[in-house]
Amino acid sequence: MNLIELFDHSFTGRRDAIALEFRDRAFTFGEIDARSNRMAQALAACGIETGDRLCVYLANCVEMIDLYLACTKLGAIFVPINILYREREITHIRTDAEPKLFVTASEAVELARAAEGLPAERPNAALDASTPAALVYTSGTTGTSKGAILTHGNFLANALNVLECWQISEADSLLLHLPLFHVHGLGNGLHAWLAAGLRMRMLERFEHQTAAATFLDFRPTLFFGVPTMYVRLLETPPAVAREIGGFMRLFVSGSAPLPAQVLEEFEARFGHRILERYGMTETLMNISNPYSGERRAGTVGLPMPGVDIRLLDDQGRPVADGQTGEIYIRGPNVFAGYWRRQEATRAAFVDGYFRSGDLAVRSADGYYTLQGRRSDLILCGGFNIYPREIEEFLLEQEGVAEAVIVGVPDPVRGEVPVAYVVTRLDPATLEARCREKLASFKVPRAFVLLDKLPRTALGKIQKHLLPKVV
Ligand code: MCA
Ligand code: AMP
Repeated sequence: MNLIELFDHSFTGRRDAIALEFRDRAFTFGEIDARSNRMAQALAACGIETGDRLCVYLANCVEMIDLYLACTKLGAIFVPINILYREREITHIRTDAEPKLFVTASEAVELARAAEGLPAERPNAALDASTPAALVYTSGTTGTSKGAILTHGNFLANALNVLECWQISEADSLLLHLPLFHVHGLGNGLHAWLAAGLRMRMLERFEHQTAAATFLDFRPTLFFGVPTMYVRLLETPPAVAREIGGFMRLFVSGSAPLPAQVLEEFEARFGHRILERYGMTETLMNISNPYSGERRAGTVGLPMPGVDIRLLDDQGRPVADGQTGEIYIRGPNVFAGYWRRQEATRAAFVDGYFRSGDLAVRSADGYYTLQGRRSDLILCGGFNIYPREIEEFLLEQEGVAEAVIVGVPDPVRGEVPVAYVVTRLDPATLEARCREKLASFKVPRAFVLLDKLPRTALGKIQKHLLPKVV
């Protein structure tokens, strides 16, 4: 089975129903199907064939959806790139993925124009569950950005699970502010939309100043968000929040920890208990609080159907309930490996289970609580930051002798990076250089200059001895 067979229930079965609202335009499922057929013809005319990669560097837009669906129909591999990435980060992905085509806003306009005159005929590609659909770059547990190969079968298993577990149907309407370049927006948002045949309003991005007004205007029943979005929504005036709560059916949170206090405050204000779940780029969704059962604050709930979870200690032995272990995952949702990195792929699997790098405990009744990660990953607004990447960049600057990055708690974004640097440069210069070369969320919130970094006798940096910044 492939994704198009799943989407045909909407493309064909709900041909005339409104599928998508974007800016002031609306599209039926039939139009979404036809647009992506034409886009597939335009890509084929550029020489794109099954297995070719197409890098896409776009903010959410209809053309991005056309391109994704065109790739799935052609059996080509969609490679989304975070729109906040700068040249250095983009070059790494471009070199690694070796795309036949690299699409930015200007190429998207040209391709859409070329597609206009082409027949809306679906390409005839041989697709099955093992056909790669997307290559999504993630830093995994090591810090080098690797492409996770996600197949038609992975997305399909995830979409069906999400529909089943969260009781999503064509009666829902989804408000999607999440970026399509991450699997939260792509794997859950876009796929749930097309699998269920529901109406979706997509926005270019989440803007907290206008978020409540957008809810009131569209009156959705379903919302997927990262914790930062929920923290922002707490600013909604009580009467407006109650009105939104009146037409909403389900709020889902993931990508970073949702503080229990935010869950409680949100419930008091909106009258809805947020459903928290746990996923990863390499595995899509793994563990979720139940829809109709107890949504337990601070936990991510129970394994999703067909997702086999093991909790193991450092020696690879199962841990008892109540003990911390590392999460290992097996199931049809788990990716096919890292793009052209056999060694990294081999290292990522143990006995057929994917090693997540996330630590958790399981309660006696089966609920999982995440307890951080084995690596130093910083989660800022749901975006991943690997300290090493910023440290390496700082160390490349002439005049920087030592640098270390740590994540510090932030009430809105969860965590933000702070730099401790031994250097003759001033903080403003360091910040300007980071801003020029790194995605904005990776730019350290503060640069603390030190004479030397605290180290152990063996030279390891003692992060806990660094002076605190507020
Ligand atoms: C943030 N910024 C953006 C965008 N998002 N710029 C352009 N397009 C965007 N989509 C920039 C802003 O320009 C600003 O930069 C900074 O980020 C903060 O913006 P602000 O308006 O203050 O935003 P906020 O209220 O703090 O909210 C940030 C956000 C964003 C909208 C929540 O962090 C976001 O979209 N997060 C979602 C990430 C995501 O989808 N993660 C899933 C990956 P400056 O600082 O220069 O002013 S994890 C995953 O996929 C797994 C499977 C999972 O489990 O889900
Ligand atoms: P990514 O590598 O971008 O796919 O991010 C996946 C990581 O986000 C996971 O390995 C977790 O560390 C984190 N994550 C996802 N969902 C949650 C959650 N509900 N609570 C805490 N962390 C989460």
